[in-house]
Parts: sequence; structure tokens; C-alpha cells
Amino acid sequence: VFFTLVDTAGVDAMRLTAAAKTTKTNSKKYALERQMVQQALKAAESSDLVLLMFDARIGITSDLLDTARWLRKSSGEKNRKILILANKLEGGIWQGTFMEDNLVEVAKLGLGMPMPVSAIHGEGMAELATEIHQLAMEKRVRLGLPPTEEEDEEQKEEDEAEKRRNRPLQLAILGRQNVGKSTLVNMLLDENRVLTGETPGLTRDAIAIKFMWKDRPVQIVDTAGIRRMLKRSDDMEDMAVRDAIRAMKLADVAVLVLDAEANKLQRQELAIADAIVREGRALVVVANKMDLLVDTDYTARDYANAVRENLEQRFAFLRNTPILPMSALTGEKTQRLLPTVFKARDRWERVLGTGLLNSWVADITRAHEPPRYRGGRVPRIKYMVQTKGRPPTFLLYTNVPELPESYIRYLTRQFQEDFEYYGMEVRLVVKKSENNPFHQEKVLNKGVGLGGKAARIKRWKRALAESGAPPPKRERIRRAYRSFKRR
Ligand SMILES: Nc1nc2c(ncn2[C@@H]2O[C@H](COP(=O)(O)OP(=O)(O)OP(=O)(O)O)[C@@H](O)[C@H]2O)c(=O)[nH]1
Ligand SMILES: [Mg+2]
Repeated sequence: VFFTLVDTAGVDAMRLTAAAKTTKTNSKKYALERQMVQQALKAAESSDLVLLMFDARIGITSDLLDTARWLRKSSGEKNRKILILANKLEGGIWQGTFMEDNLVEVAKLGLGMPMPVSAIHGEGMAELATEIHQLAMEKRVRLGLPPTEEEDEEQKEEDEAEKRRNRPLQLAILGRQNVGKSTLVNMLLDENRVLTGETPGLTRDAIAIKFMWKDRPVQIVDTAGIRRMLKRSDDMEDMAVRDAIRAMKLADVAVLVLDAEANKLQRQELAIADAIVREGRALVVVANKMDLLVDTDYTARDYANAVRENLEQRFAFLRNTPILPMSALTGEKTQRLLPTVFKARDRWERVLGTGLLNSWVADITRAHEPPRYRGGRVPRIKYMVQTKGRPPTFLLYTNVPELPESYIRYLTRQFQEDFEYYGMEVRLVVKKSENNPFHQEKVLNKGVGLGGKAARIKRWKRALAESGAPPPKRERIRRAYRSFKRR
């Protein structure tokens, strides 16, 4: 995506007033101020996207208020997006503090929820980049251009994959007390790094250990057993639990360890599973201590099935969550864990190309079209983009303000299945696209003349063929999608 970025002078209430005033008395005194702010405002006026940044440690100020008001007013009907960036929020430590409250306050300005970033540490930049990307896509659609630029996306994906391989996988081990979390950690590390034993509550603080698994870095966190999920209190045990929850929130994949001796999921464990998935992490379940089952006629498989049933009954979106029976003590079947964990992470953080997503939408809506909106026309999903990885989040642009819950459930379920998002939540967000749908349809579908879209694509393909370039991107994506589906 190509874009022009303009860094502007700080806009504050004083400068705004100065810029607005035309009286002679003020004109000289504030000449410079006026120029600065006028330039900033002009830049805003000619932009597709305005990033309005404020210091989240300070919160809402009259300067911010005035600027937001001005931006909103001057944007009016234009296709301009305003995004508020809440700066200086690094490392997640701001969550649950007054700074988070500041975000909510600022959201009341009516320009959407501010996006937490840390300019100095580069945090939140990926999210910002996806926003920009998406806006660029929308603009292309608006202008009737093909949805992706002809850039080498395959190379880009390879680079991304390479980068991902080198980032340590953050793995949190969670569960009730005494289920064998620490024993499992030692088994995976192949050494006695953490304390284990019969006494419940042996592990007090979360312990993070880095190691390599088949050339791939992993950071594993052994956590204290969770007896009950917290509301709010401060005794020692609660501190340990809070520690465990924090580790979970920072993890890519969270492993929930169960004790096979209890032949179903405890309430506590359902609560943990729920928290993991709601927090947007990927879940893998370990049914530990299966060696204790050998002499009974209840097999590891029975156990895994019972757990699966439990999980699915409670949380429909957790069907097909990986559940691995094993014995951390004897080591039996423990070698299945890390491959499963890596697979989960890869799925969880993968970025799906827009072309792929849109051929999926076309397929799926053809198979089962959305019910008519208020008895009127059949809604159309015009466009689907991934707005975030980790957890995977997607935006569906439609020509109606909403799709029925049941249809969204259908889409989510199919999507989860087709792309194997198991043990994690996928978020599909429906949004009515801003443009006039009638106008859009005319331009996109019905144009056949010289200036119409069909003609444009035809010309474009012909030019491509003549130049000997590879086939149009969309075809390549379709093929990729089809081969993906076969796998
Ligand atoms: N039979 C059997 N015992 C196990 C297994 N895994 C762990 N244990 C035993 O279960 C007990 C608790 O193990 P830990 O690893 O300390 O459990 P934990 O989940 O870390 O417990 P806390 O730190 O207290 O939350 C120990 O006596 C282990 O030897 C297993 O696979 N089979
Ligand atoms: Mg332990």
C-alpha cells in the first residue's frame, strides 16, 4: 500500500482560536500559530485518514476535545476516517488502570474507541497498519480498481512466515492445583527445572523458561494452580492466580492441564477454558495422568471424549479443540504436545489474504444465501478483510446494517471449519459499508461499456497476457484457495 504521511504541528485550543480569529489585533501576535495550525488543518482536510494522537497518561483535555470537534465537523459526508491513537501505552501495564478509563472517556467523543499504541516502543503499529491497509482496500473498491495491488504478496508472506518462526512461541501452562503442570514442564524441557510434588499449591509464582524445540524458540510459563477464578482481592494465593492469568493473557497458546482421575471437566476448568478463549488465546487441552487409567476399563480415549463433550456442550465454538491424553510422569504421548501447540499458533496468527477471503465469501454465500433483510432484498456481503491476527478478527462489509445472528453463526462456524480455527474464537464483525450500495452495484456489476468494470478487467487481463506477466492475482488466489480446501 502506498500512502503519503504528513506529520503536523500540535493543534491546541489556543492555536485553533488563533486560526479562527481574523481580527486585526490578533492577527500579528498569532501569525505563526495561525499558520501552523492552518497547515495541520489543511493536511487533515485533504486526507483519507486522520490519526489524532493524544497522551493516554493525561487523558482527555480541552485541546483534544476541540480538535476532535473540528475534525468531525469538517469531515461531514466525506469519506474520511478519523482514528484516535492513545499513545504511551506500552507493555499492557495500563490495562485496568486509570489509563484504560481515559480510553473510555475519549471514546465518548464519538470517534470510536481509541487505539492503544506506544510510538516509542512500536506497539500497536501492526494494528494500525492493518487499519491503513483496509482503508486503502476500501478506497480501491470505491474507485473500481482490482482489490489488491500487483505486488509480490507471496514473497511477503514468506518473509512473514520466516519472522514468525523466529519469534518465541509464548506458551502458558494452566490448570487446577496438583494436576501435573510442573511435571509436564520438566518433561518437555527434559530436565528438572521446576519443583513438583504431591502437595497441592506447590508452584507459587509463574516461572518463565526459554528453550528450543526443533530450532524453534519457545518460552514456556509454569503457573500456580488455579483454585478459583478471581473477582478482586489481594491475599497471597490470589496473587499467584493473578500471575497465572497474566501469563495466560500474554500467551499465544495456553495449555489447560486436566487430571484424568476426575472423569470430567470441573467447573473451575471450564472457567479457565472460557477465560483463555475470551482473552483471544489459542487453547490446547492436556488430559494428564492417563497412566492412572490403565487398570480401569475407562480408557484415555473415553476420557478425551468425555472432556470434548463437556467442552462443546458448554461452548459451541470450542468444538474440535485439540485434547491430548498423556502422562507427564512417564512421558507417554507427551511428544504430541509441541507439534499441536505450534500448529495452533500458526493458525491463530496467520494472516489470510483478502483475495482468499473473498472467494470464500462468494462460495459460502452461494451455498446458503443470507435471509432477506426485513423482507426486502437479499443482503450482499461485498467484501471481507482480516483486520487483526492474534486473535483472528475479520470485517464483513455488507449493504445492510445487520445480518441475522443465526446467519453470522452459520458463517462463523463454516469459517472456523474451512480454515481450521479450532480451540480459539474467530471474530466476524459485520459492518454496513459507507457508500451508497445502489451506486456501488451499478459501478461494480452492471458496468459493461467501455468505462465499465467488466470492460476494464478485460482490458487489464489482455494487457497482462500481452506483457507475459503471471496470471491475474485473483486467479492465483482462487487456486491457492482450492488447494487449501483440498488439504
Ligand atoms: N500418576 C501420575 N502422576 C502424575 C502425573 N503428572 C504429575 N503427577 C503427580 O502429580 C503430583 C502433582 O504434580 P505437579 O507437577 O507438582 O502438579 P502441579 O499442577 O504443578 O501442581 P501445583 O503447582 O500445586 O499447582 C506429583 O506428585 C506428580 O508426581 C502423571 O502423568 N501421572
Ligand atoms: Mg506446579
